[in-house]
Amino acid sequence: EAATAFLRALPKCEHHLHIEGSLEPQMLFELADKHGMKLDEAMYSTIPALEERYRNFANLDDFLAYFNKAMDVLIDESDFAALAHAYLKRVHSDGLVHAEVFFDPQAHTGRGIALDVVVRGLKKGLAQGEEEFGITTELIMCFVKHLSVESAQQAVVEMQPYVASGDVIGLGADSSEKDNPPSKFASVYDTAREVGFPRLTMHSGEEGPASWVRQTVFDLGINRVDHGVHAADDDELLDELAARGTFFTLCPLSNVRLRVHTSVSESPIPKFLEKGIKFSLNSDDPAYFGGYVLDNYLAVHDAFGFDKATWRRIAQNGIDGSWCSDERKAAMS
Ligand code: ES4
Ligand code: ZN
Repeated sequence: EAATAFLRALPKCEHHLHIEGSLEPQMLFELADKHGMKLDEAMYSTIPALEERYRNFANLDDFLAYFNKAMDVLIDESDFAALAHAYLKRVHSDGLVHAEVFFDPQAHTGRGIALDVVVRGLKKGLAQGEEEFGITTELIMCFVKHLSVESAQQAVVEMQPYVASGDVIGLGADSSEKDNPPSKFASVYDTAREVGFPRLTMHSGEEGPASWVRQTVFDLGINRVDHGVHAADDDELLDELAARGTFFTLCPLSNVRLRVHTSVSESPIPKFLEKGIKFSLNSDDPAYFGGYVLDNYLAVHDAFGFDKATWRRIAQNGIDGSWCSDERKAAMS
């Protein structure tokens, strides 16, 4: 269809992609086999049954139980490299030109995988994909909100060599938002600034309220917000965030699968456009949420039917909001 071809050809950037969330059931079963691992029968029987379960998440925490279990099959460097490479291969056909990729180091080191195995593996897979497909990439570590502040502090400090080398450019925070207000983690971001992380972001306002997005931006001094859809409940906040140039990484299909919205048409995207808030459209955990980046663009187009000028503006805002050089931005446009 014409709309599909147009949206595929738009230069798209992805800023909200958990690489562990790109672990397709097929690769999950293959890696379990490779490592001679016995998967929990109650969770993992067949691929179709698993895909059906993924269509029925009750909320963020219900999803996280699967997300955090499946990654047990990622063990050696080649597993992480294969995962990253498979993601880039898949989104190349979607017309993706630049990817800023999240990973959860604590979720791997906590089960005995060396940090170097994780980072080396991911960098290897990304570099191979970059060369093959011309997609530029960056790595962003996320600390997980379901573990302690001390654990997050330790994870941030341990990343220091990879920040110094430029292998990891940013810090984010993900996982369970319930009972975990941004203010709880202010000290982790202070440490990240001391360690020298050039870029900071945070999952905020996915299930949590607008006031938590306000905390993220104004109290913690973070000017990129992952999800942040609940900021739309506070018009005054939206005006302040537009003036500040706060950038949102939106994930429309994720919000439907995790029951933040009942359909994509509930997304605040039109309101954000109206208010002049900059954002990108992203897949979050594409293996779990029924679509990669182009599927998210298509779902938004189905819901709102934006004209070509609006779509070009959305794509350009995604380029402008990327954490890459001005030279690279110019080449993407
Ligand atoms: C996540 Cl959708 C989402 N929200 C919070 N944390 C996450 N980790 C992976 N996907
Ligand atoms: Zn996310």
